[in-house]
Amino acid sequence: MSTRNAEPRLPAGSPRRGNLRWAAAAGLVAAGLGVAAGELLAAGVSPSLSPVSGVGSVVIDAVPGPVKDAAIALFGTADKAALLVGMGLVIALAAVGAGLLELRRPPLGAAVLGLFGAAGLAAVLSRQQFSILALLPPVAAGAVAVLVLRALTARIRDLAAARTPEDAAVRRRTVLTSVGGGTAVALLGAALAGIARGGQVGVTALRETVRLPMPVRPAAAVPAGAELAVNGLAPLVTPAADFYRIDTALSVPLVDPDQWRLRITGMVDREVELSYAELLAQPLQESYVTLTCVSNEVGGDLIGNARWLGMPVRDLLARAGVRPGADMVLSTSRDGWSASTPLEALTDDRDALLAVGMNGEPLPLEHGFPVRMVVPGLYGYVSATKWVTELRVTRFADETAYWTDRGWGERGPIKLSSRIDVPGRSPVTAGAVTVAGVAWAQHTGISAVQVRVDDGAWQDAELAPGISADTWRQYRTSVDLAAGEHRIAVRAVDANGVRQAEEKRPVLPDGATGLHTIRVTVR
Ligand SMILES: Nc1nc2c(c(=O)[nH]1)N[C@H]1C(S)=C(S)[C@@H](COP(=O)(O)O)O[C@H]1N2
Ligand SMILES: [Mo]
Repeated sequence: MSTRNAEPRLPAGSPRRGNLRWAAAAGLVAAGLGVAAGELLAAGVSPSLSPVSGVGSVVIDAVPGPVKDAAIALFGTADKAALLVGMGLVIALAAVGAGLLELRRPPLGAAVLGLFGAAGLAAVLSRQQFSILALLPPVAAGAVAVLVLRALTARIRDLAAARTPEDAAVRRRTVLTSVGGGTAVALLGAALAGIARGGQVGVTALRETVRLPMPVRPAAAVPAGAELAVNGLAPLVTPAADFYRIDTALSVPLVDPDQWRLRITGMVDREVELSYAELLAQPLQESYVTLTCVSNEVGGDLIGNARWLGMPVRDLLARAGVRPGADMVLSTSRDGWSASTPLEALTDDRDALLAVGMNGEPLPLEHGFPVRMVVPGLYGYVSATKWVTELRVTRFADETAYWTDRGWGERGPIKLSSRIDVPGRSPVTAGAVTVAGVAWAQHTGISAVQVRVDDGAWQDAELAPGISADTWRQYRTSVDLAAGEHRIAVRAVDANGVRQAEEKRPVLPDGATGLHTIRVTVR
């Protein structure tokens, strides 16, 4: 039987079309196996930096601030998941292209996958957590992808060379089992990598063994009445699980507390190095501090209040001996992120902390385990470095930090602001309606909160006692509302008598201003 005679008996339409489909699948399987191999290997040899997390971090650092803000606004804390899905789609598209290209113009398709491996390598090389071992996963990922694609494509090409229908069937079965088997292995590998992503499991276990010492100076007691019993009002102390999370880390940096060291460097009389055990052995103190993100829109929820346990940063700086002329401390995290904090905010009486505990527990991994900074009165981007590893005493004139390099203000004092939590979105019944929320002016304090309905007069709300000037305060009042649509606005006055700015300003470059105003439907 001649080849020509055999051809029409090949099932399922044109073999060429079928081959293209196989080639696309081969590309996907090759890329999938490559990614799975890279992530799996990374879980073993380089848990804090894998090819995927490296590329993702480069993307995060590269996108302009406004795009980043839009992504946070759009996806909230799912912004990282959205990025991963996006990366997956890009890789899948390129993989399909590589499969088709490899069938038609070998070895161009393999070269495309090789380039992806090289991109992973470049990304890993550019990261602060870079280590020699971190080079292996992207190399392995690229190599696996290239070899698998070459092997699968060779089999797909073999399809065309079948001389008899029986031969064609055997060859098709070979392609089917290789592609199917490859898919299964890729899925299994991805699942295992996910599980072993598992340095995380290890550090979680280490975190559970930590026993925090009692504070030498406990936090000020929460005054009676500070927590108003209003449904829907943010709790006075935010549980860690509900605390907002903002950082540029695609995968949470995994820091073994026994390996952790903090170095105090720069304009100091002597460099100081501190281990976690040494830090826990210092006299620690506890205080409530309300943390706020500069990206918090008026009325937003990128704010939370917690009880932090730690060592005053000023004690450490004193030990190192700050040289004259310094005016800034550049704190750097394990993943290379940095913040520039005015030296004064770390040495004055505000009790800036090198924190190890949050609400009585060791810091959660995503909030900076094992050690982070907490500085009352300053936005997080200039002060709240998580997974902190170095404090360099320096000068604003000499060095800049992650977000200040990207157009955000050099100093980041938190702006006086307030938020309405209640009523929420659902319609309310006409009559007396409770309005409640929170107001903050960290390190200055709040003296009054006022509420206004439509264009009426401002009326004082009941202001609950505060824990300290560094924490937010709850307020509540009751307004009379007739059926229809109404606007309710809130404004706060700080302890110096300064009234909250009404002018609407965006979060960039140093925090939003304007009054939180809600619309209520009354029935
Ligand atoms: N290492 C590191 N620390 C960081 C950041 C970061 O991106 N990386 N973001 C900062 C910002 S912008 C804020 S608002 C706070 C948020 O702290 P939280 O996630 O514990 O709420 O962390 C700060 N510390
Ligand atoms: Mo932030």
